[in-house]
Amino acid sequence: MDRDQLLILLDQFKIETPSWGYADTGTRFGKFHQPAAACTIDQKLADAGVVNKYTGCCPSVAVHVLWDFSMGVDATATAKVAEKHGVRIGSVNPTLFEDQIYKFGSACSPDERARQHAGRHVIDSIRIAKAVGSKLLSLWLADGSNYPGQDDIVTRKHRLHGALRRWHDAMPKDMTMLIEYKPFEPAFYHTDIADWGMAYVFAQDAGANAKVLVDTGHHLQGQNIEHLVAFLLDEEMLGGFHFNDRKYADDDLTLGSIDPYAVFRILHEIRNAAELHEKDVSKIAYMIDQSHNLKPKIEAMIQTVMSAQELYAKACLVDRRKLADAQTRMNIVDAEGCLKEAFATDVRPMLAEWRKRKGIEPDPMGAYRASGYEGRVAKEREESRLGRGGQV
Ligand code: RM4
Ligand code: MN
Ligand code: MN
Repeated sequence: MDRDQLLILLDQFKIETPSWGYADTGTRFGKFHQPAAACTIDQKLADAGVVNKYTGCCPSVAVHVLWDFSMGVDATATAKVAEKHGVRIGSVNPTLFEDQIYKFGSACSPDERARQHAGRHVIDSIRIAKAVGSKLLSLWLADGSNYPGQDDIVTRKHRLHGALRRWHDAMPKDMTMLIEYKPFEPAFYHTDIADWGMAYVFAQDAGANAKVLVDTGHHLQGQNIEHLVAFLLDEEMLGGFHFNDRKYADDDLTLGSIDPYAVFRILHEIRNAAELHEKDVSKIAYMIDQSHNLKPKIEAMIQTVMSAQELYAKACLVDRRKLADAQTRMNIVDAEGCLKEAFATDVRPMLAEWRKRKGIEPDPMGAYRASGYEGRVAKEREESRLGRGGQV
């Protein structure tokens, strides 16, 4: 692949950052507060704008409806705030958990009131998505059960089919529904959408605009993620990603911090789909879903985006002609060597050039640090938290 081709592919590789990645987060054992963490949606959008400014490839921000929009607030006003910060609202994530009514689930709950509550919330979320000009409705359900026999698995499946069909029909024709899965947590016996196969079946049944969302942290140990990605791509059912890394469970660590080669292999399958199998990969939504409990929020996001770009560039560099030839010759060592060769390439100088061509600083982290943004907002945000009687 020549340099110009690679630079074009990088231009097309956009990564969405999540509003919740800029706010204080923690584990069930507590939260460590950061003075610069964003509290309001305006602050989250300002921070996302900063990440976009220094990386040049994060023009949209995912929102979680109940965390980011208050009842009665005009969503179009939020879209304007985003615009002011040089970003736009991307995927809209209904918040189908946390509320007391969801003790036994949302769309799958045996409690009809919970199901109706969930339904109203999703319809509201679609309304918000329309108001902010978003084309993505991204669903993650915390539904499941904690004990064998707690509820009938198949009855719950049927409830979910019905809900997803109704929600799909309530979307405008140009909106895509992304269906995310997770094998466990918060449910510890069964999760109603436990894996990509179930998400695929639900998406297929919901309607033509429903696709599968692969959160890289939502698998049991040992899952071959690049295999399921290749499979979904061939079926034209891959809607997008929630990028993060993990070692044990849904750790929400920064992408590539534990196993960068795994991310590379996923991105390699995407380039294979595009280049060998003539699949349209332009609509894949690349989104970050991470929780930076200890790292400074904006630095963690910039680091993630830079890793994603590096791994994507390496995946683009795989010599697919050579690879096909090695496969034809059934030479495993040469075939694997094509992947290793690309993975070992230092793409950082080329990414610096890409940034220079876009008129941004070649070193996003250094430029962000030099700007003094974190110190400035830490001061402002601490003062406003104190003013409200909150914890610093
Ligand atoms: C979940 C899941 C969802 C995200 C929430 C915040 O574990 O990954 O995508 O909406 O966390
Ligand atoms: Mn996720
Ligand atoms: Mn998760």
